[in-house]
Amino acid sequence: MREIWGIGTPRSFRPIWVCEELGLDYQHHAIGPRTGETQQPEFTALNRKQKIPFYRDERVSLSESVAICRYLTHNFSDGQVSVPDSPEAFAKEDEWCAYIYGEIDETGLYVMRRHGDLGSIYGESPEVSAAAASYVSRHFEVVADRLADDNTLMTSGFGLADVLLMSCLDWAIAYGVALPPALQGYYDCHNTRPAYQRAMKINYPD
Ligand SMILES: N[C@@H](CCC(=O)N[C@@H](CS)C(=O)NCC(=O)O)C(=O)O
Repeated sequence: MREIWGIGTPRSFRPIWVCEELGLDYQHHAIGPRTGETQQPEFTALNRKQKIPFYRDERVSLSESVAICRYLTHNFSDGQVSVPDSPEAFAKEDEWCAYIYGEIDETGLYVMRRHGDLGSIYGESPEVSAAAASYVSRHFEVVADRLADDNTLMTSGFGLADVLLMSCLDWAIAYGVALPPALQGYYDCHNTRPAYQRAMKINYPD
């Protein structure tokens, strides 16, 4: 039995998309952020961090969207997504994942969320939000350079790093951050994937 907790955020979208992409069965517990559901004792016993997404199967329990997606792609891909096949390729994939998660998600988009949507909790700050948006744009240019002549981050094909990037592009679009042309082309290419579209409907039912 494979179970995923979480709905409604770019982070919860990632493991849902990966399961859909890999054709894996899973039970989805549609608990949302800021609903109090992550604070319930039953969920806290599963994930002390009280955060979504959370994942469990008979072998492992995992929080952290990147760790969950890496576990799924690296263990259950049967060719549907590209998986690194050498220490150098693992390192290259890690490099992209750390960059996208560290700079674009946490330092950029999530800072915009904290001081925009979640301003009542973390402090409203249009200045901080605007600075974070331009930080995201700066790093989008770096990624766009990589994607100028290629449609996947890894030369071996679509994989974990692309799932992370696409989820950040969805998020950036929702927040009104413009995509450079190469990134817009990349986005338009991968958002037609049937698994992506199924995952969008599951994660954002409204
Ligand atoms: N680093 C974590 C971040 C998880 C996270 O911050 N989740 C938020 C929603 S995006 C959450 O669960 N917040 C607490 C709550 O909603 O109660 C990951 O990538 O999975």
